Amino acid sequence: MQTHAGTAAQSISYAEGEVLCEMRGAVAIVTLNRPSKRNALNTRIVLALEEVFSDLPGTVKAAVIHGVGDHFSAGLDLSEVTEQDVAEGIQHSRMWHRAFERVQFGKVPVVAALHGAVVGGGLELAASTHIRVADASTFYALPEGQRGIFVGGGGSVRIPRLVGVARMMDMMLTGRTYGAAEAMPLGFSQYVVDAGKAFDKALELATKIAGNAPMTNFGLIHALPRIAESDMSAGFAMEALISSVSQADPEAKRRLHDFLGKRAGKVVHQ
Ligand code: 1HE
Repeated sequence: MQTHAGTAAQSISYAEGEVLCEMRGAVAIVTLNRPSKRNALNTRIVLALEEVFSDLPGTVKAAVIHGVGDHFSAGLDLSEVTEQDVAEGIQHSRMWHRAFERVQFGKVPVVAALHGAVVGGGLELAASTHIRVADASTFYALPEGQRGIFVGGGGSVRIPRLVGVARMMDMMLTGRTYGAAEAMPLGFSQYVVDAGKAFDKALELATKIAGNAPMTNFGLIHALPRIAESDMSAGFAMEALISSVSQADPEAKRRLHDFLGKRAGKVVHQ
Protein backbone atom coordinates (compact mmCIF):
# COMPACT_ATOMS: atom_id res chain seq x y z
CA MET A 1 0.00 0.00 0.00
CA GLN A 2 1.28 3.54 -0.66
CA THR A 3 -0.14 7.01 -0.34
CA HIS A 4 -0.95 8.75 -3.55
CA ALA A 5 0.20 12.33 -3.18
CA GLY A 6 -0.94 15.25 -5.29
CA THR A 7 -4.61 14.43 -5.75
CA ALA A 8 -7.26 16.79 -4.40
CA ALA A 9 -8.90 14.18 -2.19
CA GLN A 10 -6.16 11.91 -0.91
CA SER A 11 -6.39 8.44 -2.38
CA ILE A 12 -4.48 5.40 -1.27
CA SER A 13 -2.96 3.23 -3.94
CA TYR A 14 -2.93 -0.57 -3.79
CA ALA A 15 -1.81 -3.25 -6.22
CA GLU A 16 0.65 -0.91 -7.94
CA GLY A 17 -2.09 1.63 -8.57
CA GLU A 18 -4.58 -0.86 -10.01
CA VAL A 19 -6.85 -0.33 -7.00
CA LEU A 20 -7.39 3.07 -5.42
CA CYS A 21 -9.27 4.00 -2.29
CA GLU A 22 -10.33 7.52 -1.50
CA MET A 23 -12.43 8.81 1.39
CA ARG A 24 -15.20 11.21 0.55
CA GLY A 25 -16.64 12.11 3.91
CA ALA A 26 -18.08 8.92 5.35
CA VAL A 27 -17.96 7.10 1.99
CA ALA A 28 -14.96 5.15 0.72
CA ILE A 29 -14.60 5.18 -3.05
CA VAL A 30 -12.86 2.03 -4.25
CA THR A 31 -11.68 2.18 -7.84
CA LEU A 32 -10.63 -0.64 -10.16
CA ASN A 33 -7.94 1.11 -12.16
CA ARG A 34 -6.72 -1.23 -14.86
CA PRO A 35 -8.53 0.09 -17.92
CA SER A 36 -5.96 -1.21 -20.43
CA LYS A 37 -7.02 -4.76 -19.46
CA ARG A 38 -10.66 -3.82 -18.95
CA ASN A 39 -10.20 -4.12 -15.19
CA ALA A 40 -9.50 -7.84 -15.47
CA LEU A 41 -8.96 -9.05 -11.91
CA ASN A 42 -5.48 -10.39 -11.28
CA THR A 43 -4.32 -11.82 -7.95
CA ARG A 44 -2.80 -8.48 -6.92
CA ILE A 45 -6.12 -6.73 -7.37
CA VAL A 46 -8.11 -9.41 -5.56
CA LEU A 47 -5.70 -9.30 -2.60
CA ALA A 48 -5.89 -5.52 -2.62
CA LEU A 49 -9.69 -5.66 -2.46
CA GLU A 50 -9.40 -8.00 0.53
CA GLU A 51 -7.05 -5.54 2.22
CA VAL A 52 -9.12 -2.46 1.42
CA PHE A 53 -12.40 -3.91 2.66
CA SER A 54 -10.76 -5.43 5.76
CA ASP A 55 -9.06 -2.21 6.81
CA LEU A 56 -11.64 0.52 6.20
CA PRO A 57 -11.25 3.12 8.93
CA GLY A 58 -13.98 3.51 11.52
CA THR A 59 -15.00 6.86 10.02
CA VAL A 60 -16.20 5.08 6.86
CA LYS A 61 -19.90 4.18 6.93
CA ALA A 62 -20.49 3.03 3.33
CA ALA A 63 -18.47 2.33 0.17
CA VAL A 64 -18.77 2.61 -3.58
CA ILE A 65 -16.86 0.37 -5.96
CA HIS A 66 -16.50 1.28 -9.62
CA GLY A 67 -14.17 0.81 -12.57
CA VAL A 68 -12.11 3.20 -14.71
CA GLY A 69 -12.46 3.00 -18.51
CA ASP A 70 -15.26 1.59 -20.64
CA HIS A 71 -16.01 -1.46 -18.49
CA PHE A 72 -16.60 -2.30 -14.84
CA SER A 73 -14.62 -5.54 -15.12
CA ALA A 74 -13.76 -8.25 -17.67
CA GLY A 75 -13.53 -10.78 -14.84
CA LEU A 76 -10.66 -13.07 -14.02
CA ASP A 77 -7.32 -12.20 -15.60
CA LEU A 78 -7.20 -15.23 -17.86
CA SER A 79 -3.44 -14.93 -18.35
CA GLU A 80 -2.88 -15.92 -14.71
CA VAL A 81 -4.57 -19.29 -14.66
CA THR A 82 -3.33 -21.07 -17.76
CA GLU A 83 -0.66 -23.06 -15.90
CA GLN A 84 -2.43 -23.69 -12.58
CA ASP A 85 -2.74 -27.25 -11.28
CA VAL A 86 -5.69 -28.45 -9.20
CA ALA A 87 -4.23 -27.52 -5.80
CA GLU A 88 -3.26 -24.05 -7.04
CA GLY A 89 -6.71 -23.64 -8.55
CA ILE A 90 -8.35 -24.38 -5.21
CA GLN A 91 -6.10 -21.86 -3.42
CA HIS A 92 -6.85 -19.29 -6.11
CA SER A 93 -10.60 -19.72 -5.79
CA ARG A 94 -10.46 -19.65 -1.99
CA MET A 95 -8.47 -16.42 -2.16
CA TRP A 96 -11.27 -14.84 -4.23
CA HIS A 97 -13.79 -16.18 -1.71
CA ARG A 98 -11.93 -14.52 1.16
CA ALA A 99 -11.70 -11.20 -0.62
CA PHE A 100 -15.36 -11.08 -1.68
CA GLU A 101 -16.45 -12.18 1.80
CA ARG A 102 -14.77 -9.04 3.08
CA VAL A 103 -16.92 -7.07 0.64
CA GLN A 104 -20.21 -8.81 1.45
CA PHE A 105 -19.72 -9.37 5.18
CA GLY A 106 -17.39 -6.49 5.94
CA LYS A 107 -17.77 -3.32 7.95
CA VAL A 108 -20.07 -1.28 5.73
CA PRO A 109 -22.66 -1.57 2.96
CA VAL A 110 -21.09 -1.46 -0.51
CA VAL A 111 -22.72 0.02 -3.62
CA ALA A 112 -21.39 -1.08 -7.02
CA ALA A 113 -21.51 1.40 -9.90
CA LEU A 114 -21.63 -0.73 -13.06
CA HIS A 115 -21.04 0.09 -16.69
CA GLY A 116 -19.94 -1.79 -19.81
CA ALA A 117 -18.85 -5.37 -19.24
CA VAL A 118 -19.75 -6.91 -15.90
CA VAL A 119 -18.63 -10.38 -16.78
CA GLY A 120 -17.32 -13.52 -15.14
CA GLY A 121 -15.45 -12.57 -11.98
CA GLY A 122 -16.63 -8.98 -12.49
CA LEU A 123 -20.19 -10.17 -12.00
CA GLU A 124 -19.04 -12.27 -9.05
CA LEU A 125 -17.57 -9.13 -7.47
CA ALA A 126 -20.72 -7.12 -8.20
CA ALA A 127 -22.83 -9.91 -6.68
CA SER A 128 -20.92 -9.61 -3.42
CA THR A 129 -21.94 -5.95 -3.03
CA HIS A 130 -25.20 -4.89 -1.42
CA ILE A 131 -26.62 -2.56 -4.05
CA ARG A 132 -25.84 -2.58 -7.75
CA VAL A 133 -26.45 0.52 -9.87
CA ALA A 134 -26.10 -0.18 -13.59
CA ASP A 135 -25.88 2.43 -16.30
CA ALA A 136 -27.46 1.87 -19.71
CA SER A 137 -24.20 0.55 -21.22
CA THR A 138 -23.98 -2.33 -18.74
CA PHE A 139 -24.10 -5.93 -19.89
CA TYR A 140 -23.74 -9.14 -17.92
CA ALA A 141 -22.16 -12.40 -19.05
CA LEU A 142 -20.62 -15.54 -17.61
CA PRO A 143 -18.17 -16.58 -20.34
CA GLU A 144 -16.59 -19.24 -18.14
CA GLY A 145 -18.51 -21.87 -20.09
CA GLN A 146 -16.93 -20.69 -23.34
CA ARG A 147 -13.46 -20.59 -21.76
CA GLY A 148 -13.74 -24.15 -20.46
CA ILE A 149 -13.67 -23.11 -16.82
CA PHE A 150 -16.15 -22.50 -13.99
CA VAL A 151 -16.96 -19.59 -11.74
CA GLY A 152 -14.54 -19.50 -8.78
CA GLY A 153 -15.21 -16.24 -6.98
CA GLY A 154 -18.37 -17.30 -5.19
CA GLY A 155 -20.52 -16.87 -8.30
CA SER A 156 -22.32 -20.18 -8.03
CA VAL A 157 -23.26 -19.30 -4.46
CA ARG A 158 -24.27 -15.68 -4.93
CA ILE A 159 -25.53 -15.29 -8.50
CA PRO A 160 -28.34 -17.88 -8.29
CA ARG A 161 -29.54 -16.11 -5.15
CA LEU A 162 -29.90 -12.93 -7.20
CA VAL A 163 -31.20 -14.22 -10.53
CA GLY A 164 -31.98 -17.91 -10.12
CA VAL A 165 -30.23 -21.18 -10.98
CA ALA A 166 -32.00 -21.54 -14.36
CA ARG A 167 -30.82 -18.16 -15.61
CA MET A 168 -27.24 -18.71 -14.50
CA MET A 169 -27.33 -22.18 -16.04
CA ASP A 170 -28.43 -20.69 -19.37
CA MET A 171 -25.78 -17.93 -19.26
CA MET A 172 -22.99 -20.42 -18.62
CA LEU A 173 -24.19 -23.15 -20.96
CA THR A 174 -25.06 -20.94 -23.94
CA GLY A 175 -23.13 -17.70 -23.44
CA ARG A 176 -26.36 -15.72 -23.18
CA THR A 177 -25.86 -12.10 -22.14
CA TYR A 178 -28.23 -9.58 -20.56
CA GLY A 179 -28.36 -5.82 -21.05
CA ALA A 180 -28.96 -3.35 -18.24
CA ALA A 181 -32.66 -2.70 -18.77
CA GLU A 182 -33.83 -6.29 -19.17
CA ALA A 183 -31.53 -7.42 -16.37
CA MET A 184 -32.80 -5.10 -13.68
CA PRO A 185 -36.20 -6.72 -13.07
CA LEU A 186 -34.46 -10.09 -13.13
CA GLY A 187 -32.38 -9.13 -10.09
CA PHE A 188 -28.96 -8.28 -11.58
CA SER A 189 -29.19 -4.68 -10.34
CA GLN A 190 -31.59 -2.66 -8.22
CA TYR A 191 -31.18 0.51 -10.31
CA VAL A 192 -30.57 1.45 -13.94
CA VAL A 193 -29.56 4.99 -14.84
CA ASP A 194 -28.47 6.82 -17.99
CA ALA A 195 -25.07 5.99 -19.46
CA GLY A 196 -22.29 7.62 -17.47
CA LYS A 197 -24.46 8.27 -14.42
CA ALA A 198 -23.91 5.11 -12.36
CA PHE A 199 -21.14 6.54 -10.20
CA ASP A 200 -23.12 9.65 -9.24
CA LYS A 201 -26.17 7.58 -8.35
CA ALA A 202 -24.07 5.09 -6.39
CA LEU A 203 -22.42 7.89 -4.43
CA GLU A 204 -25.80 9.47 -3.72
CA LEU A 205 -27.10 6.14 -2.39
CA ALA A 206 -23.94 5.41 -0.39
CA THR A 207 -24.12 8.86 1.21
CA LYS A 208 -27.71 8.15 2.23
CA ILE A 209 -26.74 4.72 3.57
CA ALA A 210 -23.87 6.25 5.54
CA GLY A 211 -26.44 8.33 7.41
CA ASN A 212 -28.32 5.26 8.69
CA ALA A 213 -27.92 4.10 12.26
CA PRO A 214 -24.85 1.82 12.32
CA MET A 215 -26.79 -1.01 14.01
CA THR A 216 -29.35 -1.00 11.21
CA ASN A 217 -26.62 -1.27 8.58
CA PHE A 218 -24.94 -4.02 10.59
CA GLY A 219 -28.20 -5.96 10.80
CA LEU A 220 -28.80 -5.59 7.09
CA ILE A 221 -25.33 -6.74 6.02
CA HIS A 222 -24.77 -9.49 8.54
CA ALA A 223 -28.17 -10.68 9.68
CA LEU A 224 -30.63 -10.25 6.81
CA PRO A 225 -28.93 -12.61 4.30
CA ARG A 226 -28.45 -15.22 7.04
CA ILE A 227 -32.01 -14.88 8.32
CA ALA A 228 -33.32 -15.23 4.79
CA GLU A 229 -31.49 -18.54 4.44
CA SER A 230 -32.43 -19.92 7.86
CA ASP A 231 -35.40 -22.09 8.66
CA MET A 232 -38.29 -20.00 9.92
CA SER A 233 -37.88 -20.58 13.64
CA ALA A 234 -34.15 -19.77 13.62
CA GLY A 235 -34.94 -16.77 11.43
CA PHE A 236 -37.56 -15.42 13.84
CA ALA A 237 -35.19 -15.86 16.78
CA MET A 238 -32.34 -14.08 14.98
CA GLU A 239 -34.67 -11.28 13.88
CA ALA A 240 -35.92 -10.76 17.45
CA LEU A 241 -32.34 -10.49 18.66
CA ILE A 242 -31.24 -8.03 16.00
CA SER A 243 -34.35 -5.89 16.30
CA SER A 244 -34.00 -5.66 20.09
CA VAL A 245 -30.29 -4.86 19.89
CA SER A 246 -30.88 -2.12 17.33
CA GLN A 247 -33.87 -0.66 19.20
CA ALA A 248 -31.86 -0.48 22.42
CA ASP A 249 -29.12 1.55 20.74
CA PRO A 250 -29.14 5.24 21.80
CA GLU A 251 -29.03 6.22 18.12
CA ALA A 252 -32.35 4.43 17.53
CA LYS A 253 -33.89 6.09 20.58
CA ARG A 254 -32.82 9.51 19.34
CA ARG A 255 -34.31 8.86 15.90
CA LEU A 256 -37.58 7.54 17.30
CA HIS A 257 -37.94 10.59 19.57
CA ASP A 258 -37.14 12.86 16.63
CA PHE A 259 -40.00 11.37 14.65
CA LEU A 260 -42.44 11.52 17.53
CA GLY A 261 -41.35 15.10 18.22
CA LYS A 262 -42.01 15.98 14.55
CA ARG A 263 -38.32 16.70 13.98
CA ALA A 264 -37.80 13.87 11.44
CA GLY A 265 -39.12 13.54 7.91
CA LYS A 266 -42.15 11.44 6.97
CA VAL A 267 -41.96 8.71 4.37
CA VAL A 268 -42.33 10.35 0.96
CA HIS A 269 -43.01 8.40 -2.22
CA GLN A 270 -41.26 10.04 -5.20
C1 1HE B 1 -8.04 -9.47 -20.70
C2 1HE B 1 -9.30 -9.88 -20.20
C3 1HE B 1 -9.31 -10.93 -19.24
C4 1HE B 1 -9.63 -8.29 -21.59
N1 1HE B 1 -8.14 -11.47 -18.88
N2 1HE B 1 -6.92 -10.04 -20.30
N3 1HE B 1 -13.50 -12.97 -18.87
C5 1HE B 1 -13.74 -13.06 -20.17
O1 1HE B 1 -13.76 -14.10 -20.78
C6 1HE B 1 -13.98 -11.74 -20.85
C7 1HE B 1 -12.84 -11.46 -21.79
N4 1HE B 1 -12.85 -10.08 -22.29
C8 1HE B 1 -13.70 -9.66 -23.26
O2 1HE B 1 -14.58 -10.36 -23.72
C9 1HE B 1 -13.47 -8.26 -23.77
O3 1HE B 1 -12.15 -7.86 -23.39
C10 1HE B 1 -14.47 -7.21 -23.20
C11 1HE B 1 -15.88 -7.45 -23.78
C12 1HE B 1 -14.52 -7.23 -21.68
C13 1HE B 1 -14.00 -5.79 -23.61
O4 1HE B 1 -13.77 -5.75 -25.01
P1 1HE B 1 -12.83 -4.61 -25.63
O5 1HE B 1 -12.93 -4.72 -27.11
O6 1HE B 1 -13.16 -3.31 -25.00
O7 1HE B 1 -11.34 -4.95 -25.11
P2 1HE B 1 -10.29 -6.03 -25.66
O8 1HE B 1 -9.62 -5.49 -26.88
O9 1HE B 1 -10.92 -7.37 -25.81
O10 1HE B 1 -9.26 -6.14 -24.45
C14 1HE B 1 -8.30 -5.13 -24.18
C15 1HE B 1 -7.12 -5.80 -23.54
O11 1HE B 1 -7.54 -6.39 -22.31
C16 1HE B 1 -6.58 -6.97 -24.36
O12 1HE B 1 -5.19 -7.04 -24.10
P3 1HE B 1 -4.12 -6.43 -25.15
O13 1HE B 1 -2.80 -6.76 -24.52
O14 1HE B 1 -4.38 -7.13 -26.45
O15 1HE B 1 -4.40 -4.97 -25.22
C17 1HE B 1 -7.25 -8.17 -23.77
O16 1HE B 1 -6.54 -9.37 -23.97
C18 1HE B 1 -7.26 -7.79 -22.30
N5 1HE B 1 -8.29 -8.48 -21.57
N6 1HE B 1 -10.26 -9.14 -20.78
C19 1HE B 1 -6.98 -11.03 -19.40
N7 1HE B 1 -10.44 -11.36 -18.69
C20 1HE B 1 -12.67 -16.54 -10.15
S1 1HE B 1 -13.14 -17.28 -11.52
C21 1HE B 1 -13.77 -16.11 -12.59
C22 1HE B 1 -13.81 -16.67 -13.96
C23 1HE B 1 -13.96 -15.60 -15.00
O17 1HE B 1 -14.03 -14.44 -14.72
S2 1HE B 1 -13.99 -16.18 -16.60
C24 1HE B 1 -14.36 -14.80 -17.55
C25 1HE B 1 -13.13 -14.09 -18.04
